[in-house]
Amino acid sequence: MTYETIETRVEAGQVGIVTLNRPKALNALNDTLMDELGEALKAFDADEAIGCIIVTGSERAFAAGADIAAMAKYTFADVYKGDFITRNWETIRSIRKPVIAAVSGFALGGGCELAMMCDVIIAADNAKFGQPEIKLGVIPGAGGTQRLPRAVGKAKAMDLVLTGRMMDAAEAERAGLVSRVVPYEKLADEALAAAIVISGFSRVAVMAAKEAVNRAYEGGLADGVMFERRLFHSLYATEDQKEGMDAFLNKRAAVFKHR
Ligand code: CO8
Repeated sequence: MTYETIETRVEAGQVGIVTLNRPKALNALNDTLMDELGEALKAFDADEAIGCIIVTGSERAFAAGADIAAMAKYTFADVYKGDFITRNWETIRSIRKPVIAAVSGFALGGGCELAMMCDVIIAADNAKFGQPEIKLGVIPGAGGTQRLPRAVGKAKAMDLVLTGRMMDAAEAERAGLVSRVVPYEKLADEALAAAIVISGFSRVAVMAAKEAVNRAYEGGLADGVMFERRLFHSLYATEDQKEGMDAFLNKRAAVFKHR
């Protein structure tokens, strides 16, 4: 299968690898990429030979977030009617085989949310995580306000979501967001080795283990994510969303009206 914005391959006959590949936009997550990612994940999930899946990006960026150029123009009616962002963003949660995020460089906004939807995050030492949506006049919209506090606790989550600052790999490991940190040169090998270990176990037990851990982790999450999505949509009714995204695209400082 040939894709436009991702690459897929199989390693060791049992590990499916998806590489996000929009280098000029730092792997910004547009509709095409999310559709292709969803398709690739579903194909690996259905493939009997595959025991574990890895999602990764480039050295510079896992993903710098949702595509601001694509979403800047939306109105409240657009995002609410289309239920932006359900389109394929929820697919990763429906995958029953374990998914490892191998993160190098920027994992920001939707990129950080995508990593958090995976089961294990292995980070390179150059990884940077953050939820900078506040700088654009919006808030995280793909689960960030719900999954980040569960992963790192309220104090750090509030700090990141309210200031929009980035956290490096060492801080992310201390905070409990990532499972392991390795030098960038070792990232691919480390993720592959973990995936091969997982693939070697009973597929049924692995699926059950994943399901059980998620049960503990996701209690009450659905309501939280829906609540967050509606708030995210409602911010498209503000001038500050237009200003924040226009300022980013025109490389100028944002001047928010509601301050
Ligand atoms: N969307 C679109 N284009 C982007 C994005 C993005 N998120 N991030 C970077 N790019 C583009 C830049 O516009 C630039 O393009 P060009 O070369 O044509 O000018 C190119 O990638 C390289 O970026 P920079 O020149 O800015 O590179 P720097 O090294 O100077 O900075 C940063 C790297 C810090 C990552 C910077 O690009 C940045 O701040 N990016 C935006 C990060 C951000 O705000 N992410 C959150 C987006 S909002 C979001 O994810 C909401 C999720 C909601 C739910 C999901 C909905 C689908």
